[in-house]
Amino acid sequence: MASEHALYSMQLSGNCYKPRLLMHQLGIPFRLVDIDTTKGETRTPEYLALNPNGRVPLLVLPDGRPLSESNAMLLYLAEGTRYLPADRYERARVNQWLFFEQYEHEPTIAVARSWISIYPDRMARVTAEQIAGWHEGGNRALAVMEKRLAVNNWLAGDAYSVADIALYAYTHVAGEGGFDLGRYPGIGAWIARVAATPRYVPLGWRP
Ligand SMILES: N[C@@H](CCC(=O)N[C@@H](CS)C(=O)NCC(=O)O)C(=O)O
Repeated sequence: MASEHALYSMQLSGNCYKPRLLMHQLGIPFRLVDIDTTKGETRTPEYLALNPNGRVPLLVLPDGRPLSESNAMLLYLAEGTRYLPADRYERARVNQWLFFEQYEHEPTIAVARSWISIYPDRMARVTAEQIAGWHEGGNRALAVMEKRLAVNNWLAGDAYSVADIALYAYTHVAGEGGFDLGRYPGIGAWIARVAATPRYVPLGWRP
């Protein structure tokens, strides 16, 4: 049996960065398994047996049990730590931001970044209407965050939590998707606060 966690991950992915950042901040040692999604490495029978959805990140626990969905990993890893409140309502407020991230934020901001900066060769297949739609939806999500962060230091409650990690992952690189973060001073100050948290590591960091 392995003695540490294994994270199947793609280095440029914000979703994969979320558990990398949290595990480092918590001092959890882990092995990184680089996955190249462009080479079909998430579609092999072995990979699909661990994650039937065929996506990264995938976390394999030291006892071999798999866990997919980046925000589920954040909740699992943060259980019992200062990054996830024990109080029922405070915890629900963290979840509120995690669900918001997956439904309102990631599908527009991460997708725009991916097409515009990560795989620019695919841009020929994208219409101007699609790009405008990502920018409209992404700016709407950023405006919701700005409303909160203009008057609060953190997204949920009064402390840094996995809600901040989940939203930070793609927000701090939103410029790569054509978003102008200069329009959101509250978000800009929060990005600097997240980057100043103990044991913070940037997106490109590897264990
Ligand atoms: N909801 C999932 C999204 C995961 C996801 O979209 N992963 C992308 C990389 S960011 C991926 O695996 N793309 C390659 C593929 O679909 O084959 C999560 O939060 O973990």
